[in-house]
Amino acid sequence: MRGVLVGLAAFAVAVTGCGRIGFDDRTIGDATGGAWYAASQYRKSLTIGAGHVRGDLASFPVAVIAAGDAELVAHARADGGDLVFTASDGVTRLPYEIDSFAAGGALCAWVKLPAVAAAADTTFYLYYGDPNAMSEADAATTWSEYRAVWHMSETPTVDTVARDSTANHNDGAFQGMMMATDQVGGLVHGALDLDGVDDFLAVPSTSSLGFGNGATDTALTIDAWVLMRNASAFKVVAKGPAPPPLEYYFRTGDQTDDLLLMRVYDATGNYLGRRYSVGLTPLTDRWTHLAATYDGSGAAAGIALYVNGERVDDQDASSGTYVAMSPTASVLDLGRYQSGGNFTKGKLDEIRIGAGARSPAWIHASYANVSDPTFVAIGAEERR
Ligand SMILES: [Ca+2]
Repeated sequence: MRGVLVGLAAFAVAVTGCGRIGFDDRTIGDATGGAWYAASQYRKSLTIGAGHVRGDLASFPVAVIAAGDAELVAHARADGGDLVFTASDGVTRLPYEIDSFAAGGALCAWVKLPAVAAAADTTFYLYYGDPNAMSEADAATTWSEYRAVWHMSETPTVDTVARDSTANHNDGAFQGMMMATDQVGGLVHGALDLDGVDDFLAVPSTSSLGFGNGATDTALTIDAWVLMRNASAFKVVAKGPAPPPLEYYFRTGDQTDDLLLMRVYDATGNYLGRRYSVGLTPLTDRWTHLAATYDGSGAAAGIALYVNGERVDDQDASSGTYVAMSPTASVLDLGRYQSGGNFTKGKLDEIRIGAGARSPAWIHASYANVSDPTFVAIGAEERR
């Protein structure tokens, strides 16, 4: 597949929403035989080259992002209801979510791959071209390892909430009189642009976003694509009231600085934290991937922070004799920490909270998948 990767580069399209990866549409070949999915008339192979992945991954949700594609326009249904993803055998359907399929063939989809190998290429398929297909998209199964996934594709005043794609329905209500114009082009389809004055999203209290019972913690991972207009006190996620005790937050700024920080709190206000002592201001106004993991061990060493796929935390930021997080019955905020005037200025896209502390290889792959147009190589169209 290396040859295809090189060839694709010449077809790359500038970033606009879904439009990053150029399809290689120079060759329309007939299938060479083998298994074929249902009544679909066309397919394209999708390949993650081994060189893109630092360690084996299980149940990895990969973004398939394609620019306008004439073959999809010509042969897939306009509503995208016949788009189906399968494993390398060509027939085993994989769980997938279509975030968007726009006129002109721009596609943003998420596919849960059972395994991505570090030592060998991972191949799967996109099928289309079945006029009678019933959509088999299944967001809940695609994101079953997650507690919440916000694609930020919704429009304030038009849609009622920023929808969570998991089965938990942890939808975020728009706050601060957000306007339709706050729905903007993101890195993966749409994003939300917060004004730094009063905009944020409020997710109702739920046990699905809690990771402690007062005695012990369970592990979690938070990751997000952000475009910071102000890297000081840029809130990604905060659960719990202010002042503490709260449950956890992931943000820049102990107060108003630009240092990345994750903390987990117990019921009496003791906390564990890790911080990155180099300010993020140089990353202002560019899309940046931020991630935090906590292994549930009750020790600060169990927290790790990542910027653009690389681990960066270099200081403990803890206080007191921490026990464990306790449920607070508080909302979870995206883009705000619950103290006055503490609002995020910039864009939020693809925020996810999951159970379990993901590996460094997983975090890096999550970053590379979206930032590197060659991460998923899209093959030529094959005809049944
Ligand atoms: Ca998005």
